[in-house]
Formats: sequence, C-alpha cells, structure tokens
Amino acid sequence: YHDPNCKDNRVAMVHLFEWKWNDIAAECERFLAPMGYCGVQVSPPNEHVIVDGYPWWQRYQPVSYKLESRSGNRQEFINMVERCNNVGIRIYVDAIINHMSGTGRSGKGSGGSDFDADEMHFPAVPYTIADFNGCGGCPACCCINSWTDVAQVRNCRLLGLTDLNQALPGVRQKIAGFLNDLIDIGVAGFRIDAGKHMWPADLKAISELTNDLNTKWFPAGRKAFFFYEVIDLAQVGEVRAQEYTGIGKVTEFRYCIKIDDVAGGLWGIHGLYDPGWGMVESTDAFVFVDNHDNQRGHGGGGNVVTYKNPRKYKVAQAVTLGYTYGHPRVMSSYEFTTDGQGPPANGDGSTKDVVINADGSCGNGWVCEHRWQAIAGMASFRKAVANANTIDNQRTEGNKVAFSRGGRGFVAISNEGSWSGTFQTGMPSGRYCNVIRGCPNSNGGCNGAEPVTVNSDGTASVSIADWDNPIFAIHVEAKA
Ligand code: AAO
Repeated sequence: YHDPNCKDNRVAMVHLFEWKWNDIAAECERFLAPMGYCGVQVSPPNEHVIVDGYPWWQRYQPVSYKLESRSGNRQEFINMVERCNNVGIRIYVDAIINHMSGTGRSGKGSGGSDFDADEMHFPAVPYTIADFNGCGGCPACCCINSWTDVAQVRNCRLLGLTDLNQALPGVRQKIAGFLNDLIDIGVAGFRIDAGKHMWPADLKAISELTNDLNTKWFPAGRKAFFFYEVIDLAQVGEVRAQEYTGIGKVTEFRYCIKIDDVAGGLWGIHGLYDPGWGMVESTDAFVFVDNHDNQRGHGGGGNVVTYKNPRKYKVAQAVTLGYTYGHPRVMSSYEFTTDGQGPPANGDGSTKDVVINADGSCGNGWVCEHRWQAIAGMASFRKAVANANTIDNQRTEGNKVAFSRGGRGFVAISNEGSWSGTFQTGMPSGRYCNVIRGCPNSNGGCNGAEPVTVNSDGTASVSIADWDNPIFAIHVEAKA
C-alpha cells in the first residue's frame, strides 16, 4: 500500500484540482506522459451535494458512491482512466470515506439521488442512521471541538459532517465496494481524505478488503497505493501521523512550513532537510509545497507559498522535486480570490474547459503550475534521478545551493541573484539541455537555451541569470 505504482521510473504526481475527466485524459496524452509525470490526483469522483454558488468544497460532502460529479459521469471517468493508463499515467482518487454530507442538507445530489443528511438517509448507497456514529462522547454539537481528544477526533463530526462508523462490517463493505469499483476500472490508488478522523485499525481492515489492481495495466498481485491525509504539525496531544505509516504513506504538512522557509532563503539555517524536524520517514512521507486546502487558508500548514508568488514557488518546487525526501505532488490550481470560490464556470455552473494557449500555458482561469517550464522540467529531472537516492557534490554559498544526484542529474538554485561558474556535476560527459529553459528539440538542440557541455572530468560551465527562474538543471534523460 506504500507503492505509488508508477510506470517505469516516473515519480511526480500532479493534483489537477477540479479538472473535468475529458480534460485530464487529454492532458495525460499531450503533456504529462511526455514530461515524465507519474500520475494525477483527481477531485472526488462520487456524487456530492450541490451548494449555492458551487464552492469547490461541495465535492467533499458525499451523497453516494455513484461516479456522477461536477467533473463528469461514469463513462467519462472510465475513458479518462483508460486513456491515461494507456500512456503510462496513473489515476489516484481523492476518496471521501470518513463522512457523508453535512447536517442541514437534503434534496438531490450531483447524480440526481435523493438524500437527507439530518435523517442520515442516503438511499443511493444505501446508508441509514445505523451506519453512523451517534453523539455519545461528543460535545453538544456532536462535532469535534478539541484536537487533543483523539477519540472525539475519530468518533464525532468533523465540521458537522455526518460521521460514518467504519467499525461496522456493513460500512466497511460499502466503502470497500466503492474503492473496488474504482480499482476494477483501473485506478492506481487513493488519497484518503480526513484520514486523521478514522481509526487506523478500521482503515487497515478496509484496505485489506480491496482487490488487486487491474492486470490490464498493472502486474498481477499489485495493491492500490494509499496515502492518508493526516494534518500533524507536532502539536502536543494531537493525533500523530506515525499512527498511519503502517498502512500507507502520510501527508507530511510540516514539510509545507519547512519548504516555505527554505525557499525563503534560509539555507544557512535549515539546509535542505533535517531529520531533527521530526517529520515522518522519507519512505512514509507524501510531500507537497501547497495543497488545495492550505493554498486558500483551509486545513493546516500555515502560510504556505503558492502560485501567487511565482519565483519563490518555482524555487520551492525545484527543491521538492530535486531532492530525495518523500513522494512529491505538484498542485495545479485555478485562479481564485476568495477561499470558497469554485473552479472557472460557465453561466449554468458547469466547469469551464481547460484551454491550452500557443505558448503552452493554460487559459480560462486555469493556472497549470505543472506546465510551468521550471516545474515540468524538474518533474522530468525527478524521473531521471529516481533510482539515484544520493546527494553528491553539494555546494552552498549563502542562499545558493547546487548538488548532483548519483551521476544522473545536477541542479543549482540561487535565492540571491545570479550565479555562474564551473561546477562539478558528477555526470557523464556530453551535451545536455537545461530543462528549466526547455527540452531537447528534434534537431539535436534544446528549446529555450543552448546545450550545456559536461566535460570528461564531469565539470560544466553553469549560469543562472534569470531572476524569475533562478534554477539550472540537467539530467541524463534530456541530452541534446
Ligand atoms: C464546509 C463548510 C463548513 C461546514 C461544512 C459542513 O466550510 O463551514 O461546517 O461544510 O456543512 C472541505 C473544506 C471545508 C468544508 C468541507 C465540506 O475545507 O470548509 O466544510 O470541505 O464541504 C481538518 C481535517 C482535515 C480537513 C481540514 C479541512 O483534519 O482532514 O479540516 N481536510 C480535508 C479536505 C478538505 C475538506 C475535508 C477534509 C472534509 O482536504 O478539503 O474540507 O471532507 C487543525 C487540525 C486539522 C484540521 C484543521 C482545520 O489544524 O489539526 O486536523 O484539519 O485544524 O480544521 C495550526 C495547528 C493545526 C491546525 C491548523 C489549522 O497549524 O497546528 O493542528 O492550525 O487550524
């Protein structure tokens, strides 16, 4: 359950937040596959409530496990999984299994199913009141109002969301049925939403009810990848991320805070990774610069760096994708000004198509950080160095750092102006493209810049002069 099931040596995941299934399928084929990404985290695909103004968080309130959501219907979901797997790009589903919709909501869900949350009546699953935790042992509101009462955190209502009781065999069967439907379609794994709010033993039991992955795209006997959302910022008495590392990887939110420091230029103090930070082991860590919650002040992780600060964001992503700690996910956002604002929408509330501009950027309000050359280039870097888990030839000068990765890649980053000189890259001699500027082109050169020559002694002349992209990176899978 710890293995992301990437194809070949691909690594980086990208969260195409709120994208429609048809747009994701196209992106797998035209961009993610050629650039070396491993896979896509998709928004919750199951039926959800409809909220006035269509805020993005309506999709975190399930009505049923029917694959009918704002991003598309079941057939479109199936088509996306097939087209992406066929080009080696995996699909990971954001699975909301801790709860159903919030109290006070009723009517019809995004797939037309009736429900009434106050009655805990979800006939399209079906769930009835017997499938939910009661309010015994909870505060009067039946909700969670203390993060250090770990029983309350698991047995009461997060944000007033009706809280399923995963200890019940019937509930485990229904949740496993949802996950197995997705596994049989061809998904590679799951983000388990609100993992902190479910008992590890119940989650373990549920994962053990899941099928092997679909052998049309995966070797026989492979299990789904599970990464659990557990916000643990080392607050005394709160649920610990380590409670879940036995059943999968865990989101490491302390990394968001640290990488903001590092990208802010504090290398003299923090270096690039310090075991003393108390984060989970690298093999258990699922890391990211920002996520869909904390980029807009929800969830945990403090004031993280986001696409709204482009240069700092690219530095943060270059470190995250260039270094060795954890399994990385790149956030791909849409422009927003208020925290609840939903994705770019047409007059009828339907989500706008993703359009690709001539320069490769996205239009229609989609930010597409995963397409920024510096970030896409570093995703290809992470693929090239995936099996070289060493940091060599590290060189720091104030707020500048350079290091190589086991002879398969070299990266230099400056947080204080230009940097140039002769560097030991540890790489075989040859001509390489600086993937921060562009990829190899079809006539033996590089897009965006002249090829870089690595001499027989491994040295190369390196130059960082573009303050908006203060990064230089070459690797063995991008030779001129
Ligand atoms: C919406 C409305 C609510 C309404 C609810 C029900 O906004 O007003 O009550 O419907 O009708 C998303 C949105 C919510 C939305 C929800 C349902 O963010 O606003 O509620 O959909 O539509 C906790 C959970 C964590 C969760 C996070 C938001 O532990 O799992 O809250 N994230 C996931 C998803 C998220 C989604 C849900 C869960 C629900 O990623 O998108 O919500 O499916 C502390 C705790 C954390 C806790 C945070 C925030 O964090 O430790 O566990 O996250 O508080 O409540 C310091 C502390 C740190 C603290 C942090 C933030 O850093 O060290 O511990 O401050 O306070």
